[in-house]
Amino acid sequence: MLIRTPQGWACRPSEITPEGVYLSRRQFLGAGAAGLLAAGVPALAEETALYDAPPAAEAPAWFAEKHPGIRWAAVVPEGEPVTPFAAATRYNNFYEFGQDKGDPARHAGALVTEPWTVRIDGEVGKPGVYELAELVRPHALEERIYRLRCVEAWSMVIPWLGFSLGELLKRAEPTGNARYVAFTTVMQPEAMPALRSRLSLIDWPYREGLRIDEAMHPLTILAVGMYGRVLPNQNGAPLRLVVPWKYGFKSIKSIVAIHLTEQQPYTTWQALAPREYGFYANVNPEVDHPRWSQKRERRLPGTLLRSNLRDTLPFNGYAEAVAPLYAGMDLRRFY
Ligand SMILES: Nc1nc2c(c(=O)[nH]1)N[C@H]1C(S)=C(S)[C@@H](COP(=O)(O)O)O[C@H]1N2
Ligand SMILES: [Mo]
Repeated sequence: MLIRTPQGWACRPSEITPEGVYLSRRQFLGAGAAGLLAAGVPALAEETALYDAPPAAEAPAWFAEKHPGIRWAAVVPEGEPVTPFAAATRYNNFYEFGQDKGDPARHAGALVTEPWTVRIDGEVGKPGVYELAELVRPHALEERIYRLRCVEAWSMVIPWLGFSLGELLKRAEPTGNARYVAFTTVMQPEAMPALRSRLSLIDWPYREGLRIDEAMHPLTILAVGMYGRVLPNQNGAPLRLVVPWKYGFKSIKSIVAIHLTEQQPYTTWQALAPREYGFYANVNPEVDHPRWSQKRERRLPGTLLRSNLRDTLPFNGYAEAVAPLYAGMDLRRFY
């Protein structure tokens, strides 16, 4: 983002998931998850093994309870292996913990994620403050394998565990004035070095927003896990947004407040550099960032010899599902 152009992603051989892991994953999807579950495949162990991801040390009870109920709704993006867990959890943007891609993995262990409450208010009939387990309980957790495309021109493929944001918003009963949804990240200065720094350019807390129809869209989820386990702190524990057709910065982490509003909300990156980061931030290879092209992306992890460049797709490959939301809009103006 602001900060500097990304360096080559150096990857140790041990971080590359063996091909067999991808194969078994594909076979698993091919066989049909329902059948396998019915056949009594031990859900947690199997799913975790498929991704080469370590089980969460201390998954909260509510998560463990929900986990066996997962519907394997995902489709692996064609020909695209899931990113190794090690890459997805050691190369992160979470500026509260620092600007280096390794800072979140280094420092986010200090984040306190239990207890956790989320406030839902503004233009809703039923505002409230929910304890996390209470917030998630009515929803079926689902796996979604989505591309994540960062505005810095790298991307990953991540298996999220989450539920529909739209379903949650419906429970709060949006009023006729609810035109946008604003999200806010937690502030824990004890754990987050950038919140204690006088040099930080960001006006904390980190904030993001969506138009109400984007928020209600079935592709938009709130994630509580990834790779068959609870979210690692550096990826936005315990609750983060995932909007797969938008640049990664829209997918706000560690959410504590959801506010429905009539006015387009303040968002962190738009406030910092409005010419570079728009409110919409739809992935668009035709609209360059003022300082670099958005036509291509590096699929992580690459190696020094193999940078893994590929074409960026309009709406990150989800155009069929979401382009109608923007019919008639000038996407160069509303970038
Ligand atoms: N609170 C908060 N959320 C955030 C960020 C951040 O700095 N703070 N970075 C964003 C950016 S720029 C990206 S690309 C994604 C990265 O998500 P990941 O680390 O899980 O891959 O998180 C987004 N959510
Ligand atoms: Mo990003």
